[in-house]
Order: sequence, then C-alpha cells, then structure tokens
Amino acid sequence: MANIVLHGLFISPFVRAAGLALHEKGVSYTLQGIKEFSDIKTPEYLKLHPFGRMPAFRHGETVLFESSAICRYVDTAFDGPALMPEDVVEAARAEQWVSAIKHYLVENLIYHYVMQYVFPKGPDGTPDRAVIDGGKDNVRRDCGILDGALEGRAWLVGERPTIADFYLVSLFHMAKQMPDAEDFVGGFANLERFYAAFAERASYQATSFEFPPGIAIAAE
Ligand SMILES: N[C@@H](CCC(=O)N[C@@H](CS)C(=O)NCC(=O)O)C(=O)O
Repeated sequence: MANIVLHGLFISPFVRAAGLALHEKGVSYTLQGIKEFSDIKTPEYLKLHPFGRMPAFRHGETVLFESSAICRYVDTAFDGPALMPEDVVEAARAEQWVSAIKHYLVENLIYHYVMQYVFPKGPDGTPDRAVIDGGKDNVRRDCGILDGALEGRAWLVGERPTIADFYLVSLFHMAKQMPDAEDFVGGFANLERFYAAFAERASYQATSFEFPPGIAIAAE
C-alpha cells in the first residue's frame, strides 16, 4: 500500500475525525505530528494545505486537505466497513450532521468554550468568563439537539458509526475535559450513552488524548 500520512494533532477534532476514519476503516497510516503551530505555516506544509490548517493527508501522490474530504476519500479508496450509509436519504442525513457539527457545534462547543480554556485570552492569561458564560445557552441548546437526534438510537444515522459520529465524539470528548463540563455538557443521557459506547472502540482509544492538568496549552 502506498505511503499514507495524516498530518496534524489529535487535539484538533478535525484531525481526530480523519484519524478515526482511518482506524475504523482499518487503514495503516503514519501520524505526522507538529511541534509548533508555526509548523503548519511553512512553505513545505503549505504545499499540502495551502490554507495552513490541519489536517493534511497524503496517500502516495494524492494530497488532500479538509477533514471531511479526507474522511470521504478514506471511506471510498480503501476496503473495510462503510463509514457512510448506502441509503441515499441516510447518507444525506449523515452529511447533514457532519455539516451542522462542523459549523454550529465547533463554533459553540470548541471556539467559544473549549478553546477559551486551552488558549486563554482573558485578563492575565485567564479564560475569558464573559465569552464562556455568554455561550453556555448555545452549548446546552446544541447538546440538546444532538441528544434528541440520538434518542432511541446508538449512532446519529444507521446501524454503525458514520463520519458524523467521528466529529461528534471528538468534540464531546474535548468538552467533557473542561473544569465546568457538568454544567455545560452534562445531563444529556443519550449523548452520554453514545459517548460511552464510542469510547469503548479501538479507534477512539488509538486517537485519544488528555489535556494537561490546568488545561491551558499556550497563550496564542
Ligand atoms: N475545515 C477544516 C478546519 C481545519 C482547522 O481549522 N484546523 C485547525 C485546528 S482545529 C487549525 O489548523 N488551526 C490552525 C490555524 O488556524 O492557524 C477541516 O475540516 O479540516
């Protein structure tokens, strides 16, 4: 099999979704991490991802960026279990959740919540409480929507995990590590059940990470 490389870090939910796709599909690959965020702005990296983001992906001569394109490529280019439903409506529904999670949940759960702890920008490098607390209703509303979508079902769509679930579990895992997670993302029984089931999977464990104690990684 041609050389398969995923560039990035699993603390990015986009990189992790691509990593989950590779693991769930049973594809062997190399994770090419980065040491500094400036590593994804170098001329060499920009040849892989002209917008200077992660993930980027290489399979032989094929270079791709954008995590959902990478996930879809992995699903169709390699043998292994299907990562999207065959049924037209179900496939569209999975795509709908991918899009909603990548846009609405990433904004509310990641940018306005998790990232406020990971890259604090408040006074003296502390988390900005106004941003975090001001976004709480949105976080809980979004969790409520996903919780409702998981009512009576194991995965967002179909009988086995799809790409939509890869994004959801990646985001939820990050949010659950925040100090006030119970107030923000707690109390959603279907989401918790979904998360507990996914956390048992080898793909989850192979891509998992813990934020360091105190969470803040660096001030940007
Ligand atoms: N739409 C992109 C999003 C990629 C993205 O924004 N990645 C973040 C990490 S979570 C990044 O590389 N940020 C670095 C930067 O903005 O300089 C995807 O799905 O791959």
